[in-house]
Parts: sequence; structure tokens; C-alpha cells
Amino acid sequence: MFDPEIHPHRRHNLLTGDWVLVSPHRNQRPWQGQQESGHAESRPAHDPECYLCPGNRRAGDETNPHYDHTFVFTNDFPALLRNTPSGEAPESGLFRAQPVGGECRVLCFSPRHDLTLPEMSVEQIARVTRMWVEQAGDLAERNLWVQVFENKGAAMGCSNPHPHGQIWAGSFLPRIAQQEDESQRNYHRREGRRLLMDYVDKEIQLGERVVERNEEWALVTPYWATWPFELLLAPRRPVSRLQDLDGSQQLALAAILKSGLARFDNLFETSFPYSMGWHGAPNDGSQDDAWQLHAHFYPPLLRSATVKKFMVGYEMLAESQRDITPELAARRLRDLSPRHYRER
Ligand code: H2U
Ligand code: ZN
Repeated sequence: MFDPEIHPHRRHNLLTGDWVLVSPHRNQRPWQGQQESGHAESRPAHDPECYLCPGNRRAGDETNPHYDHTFVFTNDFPALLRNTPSGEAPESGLFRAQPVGGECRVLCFSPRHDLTLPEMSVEQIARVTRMWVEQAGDLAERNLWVQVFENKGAAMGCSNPHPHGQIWAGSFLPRIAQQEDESQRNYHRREGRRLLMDYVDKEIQLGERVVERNEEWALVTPYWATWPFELLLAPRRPVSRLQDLDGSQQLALAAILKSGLARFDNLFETSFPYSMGWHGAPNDGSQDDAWQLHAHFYPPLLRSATVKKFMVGYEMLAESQRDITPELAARRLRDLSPRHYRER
């Protein structure tokens, strides 16, 4: 008899259409490969060398103001430019290109160099959520896709430990956005309801993959998760975009971010690295009630503060694979304290 808790199987990602290979029988395999250094670093509240700390000079020669809460600036080395000439790129046979415009911003979450989101107060995190909402609304006026994200930790290639995120907003729909757009619109056409509303309702009903929930939000390890402790965060009421969140949804968001991300840190008693970001309806002026706003959290750690998962080999060449089941990952996160280990 097939038992998904012990036997290899594939799971379907409802949002992207991708599949993931799950190999739960493989959990006991030994590890003699690379270990990331999981040092519990202590940082100063202000670092004179940091290009994000208040009052400091940035690499691009600008100087940061003495900000008290959050601070946004245009990325000094933007990947997208506002003034890209429009028009058709010369297309010849097999070689296609497409000119794109856009803008990139850097968001400082706090003047404190030594904090991360779960170590900030709910009130301070609420300023970050408000900044996300305001920035998304502003950039939506002239960009089709606004990608709000945070890269956290050296293990994720983040260049600076100062708490910060980024926004890349552009005139085009990137590939993952396009896949999620298609899946959600198809489902809505067929069922007349939002795919992710139905999915989250079902997860809450089942409970086994729910890590945490409050009156406005649900935090789950998605059924199709590829990263060991991957999370999906979605509102429980219909919301298409960040800028559509009302005050109580924003406050409840700050609360679940604090406790949910504290669980991450508590897992290996380390500052848990990840890439996270928000997905919402594209700003194309069409009906957007197929789309449900959500955030993905992709953390690379697997087994300890020093052993991370590599997406290599079969995963680069065939499809993603995981050993620990999402149900087991949810149980582990759920069993941890929502209170940060440094605040205990
Ligand atoms: P990470 O969060 O992935 O480390 O990226 C930091 C961003 O900050 C990166 O996109 C920008 C880089 O271009 N940056 C500035 O805009 N000004 C600076 O003085 C240094 C870094
Ligand atoms: Zn700093």
C-alpha cells in the first residue's frame, strides 16, 4: 500500500504547474559535505562601515539621512532602468530579445544594524508592512509587476546584515509571475473562485500543514514545498495586492511575521536565512479577482544552522526534490515557541 509518509512520490505545485519529487525514505542519509558557518554573531547597533546605517555614506556616494524608523532609496546599482528606450528589439530568427524598463529600490527596515524582523517589535514590523503597502501602490502606477522581496543572510548571498529588503518593479511579467497568473486565472475561470482562497481554506480544515494562523492570515508549509522549511503566507479574506490590505490586515500581518519568523530562528537557534517575496495581481488593469496576494519564504537550511540544501544535480537538470515531508516540517515549526530565543 502506497504511503506518502514513507514512499517516493511527486507533488503538483498549484501555483506554478511544477512538480516536486518527495523522497521521505531518504531522511537518514549521512552528510559529509559543506557546512555553513553558523556563528551566533553579535553586531553593533550602528556600524560606521555599513552602507545602510543612518548618516552613513553609500557606495554610490549618496549619504543616508538620520532616519528613525524605515528608509527607502533608489538602488544605486539598479538592474532595471526607467529610461530604457522603447520599441522593438531587432529580432532575427532564433535570437529574441525584449527591451524592458523599470526601477529598483532598497528598503531599510530599521535604523538598528543589529536587528532582524523577528527581533523587532510588532509596532516596528508594522512600519515595514506599511512601507511595503505604500511602495507597492506607488510603483504599481507605472509598472506591470512589482516584486517586493527580502534576501536574508550570507547563505542567501545577501551582501549586508543590516535589516533590509528590495523592490524590483518592471514593465514585463517575469516567468514565475506569468505561471502563477495563468494558474490562478484558469482556476478562476473554471471554478469562479480564487485558487489560493480554496487552497488555504482546505489547509486550515486539514490542519497538518498549518504552522500558525490568526484572524487575518494563514502560514503553511505548502503541499508542494521544495525547500525543507518553505512557507506560504496568505490572507484569509480576498485580497489581490499588497496595496489592498486594510489596517487590521496589516497589523495582523506584523504579528504573524514576528512569531512565524521567530519560529524559523528558533529551529536551529540561529538567524535563519531565506529569500522571501510578495506575489499579487499584475497591474494590467484587467479583472484581478482571480489573484490572491501571498508571500513565499524560501529558506535553504536543512538539518542544522550549518547544513543547507543544495538545488543541484537532479534538481538543476530534472526537477526539484525534497526528503523531509512538508507535513513533518510543519509539525517541527509548529512545536517551536513563537517567542524568539533571544527574547527569552
Ligand atoms: P542584497 O540585499 O541582496 O544584499 O542587495 C543589496 C542591494 O543594495 C543591492 O541591490 C544595493 C545593491 O545594488 N546597494 C545600493 O543601492 N547602494 C549601496 O551603497 C550599496 C548597495
Ligand atoms: Zn547598518
